[in-house]
Amino acid sequence: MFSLVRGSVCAHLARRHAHSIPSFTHLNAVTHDDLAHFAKILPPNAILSTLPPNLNSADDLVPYNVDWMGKYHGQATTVLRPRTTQQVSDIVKFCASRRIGIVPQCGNTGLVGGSISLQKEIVLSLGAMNSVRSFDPVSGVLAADAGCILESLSDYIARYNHIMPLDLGAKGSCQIGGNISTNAGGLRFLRYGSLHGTVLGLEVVLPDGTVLDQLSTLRKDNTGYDLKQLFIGAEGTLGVITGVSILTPPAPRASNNIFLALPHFKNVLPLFQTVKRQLGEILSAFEYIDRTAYDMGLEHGLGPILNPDEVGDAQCFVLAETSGGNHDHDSEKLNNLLESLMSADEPLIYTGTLSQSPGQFASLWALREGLTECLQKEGKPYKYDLSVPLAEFQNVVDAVRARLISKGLYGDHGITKVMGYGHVGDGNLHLNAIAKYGYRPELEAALEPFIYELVASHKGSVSAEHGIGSMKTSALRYSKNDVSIEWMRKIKHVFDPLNIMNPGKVLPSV
Ligand code: FAD
Ligand code: 2HG
Ligand code: ZN
Repeated sequence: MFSLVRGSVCAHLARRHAHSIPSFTHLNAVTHDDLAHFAKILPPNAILSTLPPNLNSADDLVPYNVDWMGKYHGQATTVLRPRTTQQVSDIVKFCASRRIGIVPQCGNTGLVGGSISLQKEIVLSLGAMNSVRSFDPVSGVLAADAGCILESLSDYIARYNHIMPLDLGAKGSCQIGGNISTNAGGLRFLRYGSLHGTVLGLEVVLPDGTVLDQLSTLRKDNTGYDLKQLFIGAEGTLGVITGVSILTPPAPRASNNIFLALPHFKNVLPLFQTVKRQLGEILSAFEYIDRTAYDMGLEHGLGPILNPDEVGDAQCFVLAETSGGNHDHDSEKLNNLLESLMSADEPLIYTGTLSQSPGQFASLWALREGLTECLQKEGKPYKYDLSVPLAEFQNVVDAVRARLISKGLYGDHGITKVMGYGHVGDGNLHLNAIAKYGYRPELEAALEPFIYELVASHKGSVSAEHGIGSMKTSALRYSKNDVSIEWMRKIKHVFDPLNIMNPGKVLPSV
């Protein structure tokens, strides 16, 4: 079920906003005549609809109407799969004239319900726009259609010894347009930073159908407002991204990783400092996994990575990666690090392992990257993607578990596991609570807004990297003040006065 926007917040916002955005009631459902018009823009195989004359079954639309977690179930009757920017523009122009809502969708791996229709919007799937437009091996600038799968782009540029500046567990399905629309973070953020820095240009179809061509490949361009930044992380609420240009770094000559078991959470911060000091510029990732998540990974066959006797009662684990120019030099640094950690008077770690082969390197990463899929096998996960001070990671997880216990909701009948993992190096905690027998309102009520209030008390963010989608519209106010939300509304109104572009996402409805 979708999270409902809380009434009190809506009423409060409604009173204050001159730039109120029309609600769903202003939007029209797709009709037979609309389908006839779409058929003038797209070939028959690019239109899926449960309406006549297409009469696809609801099952045909499941891949577009149900999200990756199986948490959000959309109502779209019609999915359009354009191949060109011109087709996208024609569709959007028509939808604006008819006031039909549009949900832009790429890989549909988003974790906050942003890519699923809430009512009668069409799904505009970019997956058939999947060509590389150009790659310059000298500058490393890649231009591509929005529907290119992240992993395919990585494979494409690998032959030129370049890598994508972002990497995520969903790389085999997510698409670059979706990555940019969510401002995805992922596993390389520590080294290559945010997409706000690496995206050089975008081609966007605006909500009236105009094509905004800002597909620049320039590294430097200070000619006024940088409009493309608005679409990075806008989650499809301001326009449809159809093309991207992105700076890709040269592939590191050597990559290595280590996996460490720590007796206590309190050792994570001193360890991070030590690792940064000793590895310096070659440190490229510093990931955290708590004991519950580690054990879950092992139960699902993602290990063993460390000797169980040496792991003992370790409370948490760290995976650190190096990416550098000289394999021997980097290995020596990592070996020295491991030795100094193990031989310290008061060791910060119980044990650790350094990958010795590409296979081992991959299996250390597999444990960290595979956790999201393991959660799906355990039940239905409530996911919270938080920025909080590093020192609070464990406290936040413990507080949530304690709350569930105090409410009598911890156990087989409710939440079976609460765990934390994530990108310590970026201050990003992924808190997951598994509902073994499915999502239930009383479980959500115990978790929210409790978690958001906790995050706000630490001046954190309710969304570090996954976005707001439909899940967190009512939680936005915990991380953005009224003035900020008011200006977000004004921007939305300027671009999309009819509110056809991904309605009900990001901003709380009024
Ligand atoms: P979708 O899910 O299709 O869409 C996401 C949002 O963007 C929606 O609001 C949609 O309307 C909008 N959108 C999509 N395409 C366009 C477009 N062309 N124009 C305008 N708006 C558009 N996220 C991270 O940040 N870091 C991680 O490490 C990470 N790991 C993950 C691991 C797994 C196993 C899974 C399932 C997900 C993970 N995610 C992660 C979440 C998700 O993969 C990312 O948010 C990803 O960027 C979404 O891309 P997508 O192509 O699937 O977008
Ligand atoms: C990750 O870092 C992803 O693995 C997914 O962002 C996080 O499963 C999650 O909650
Ligand atoms: Zn993540």
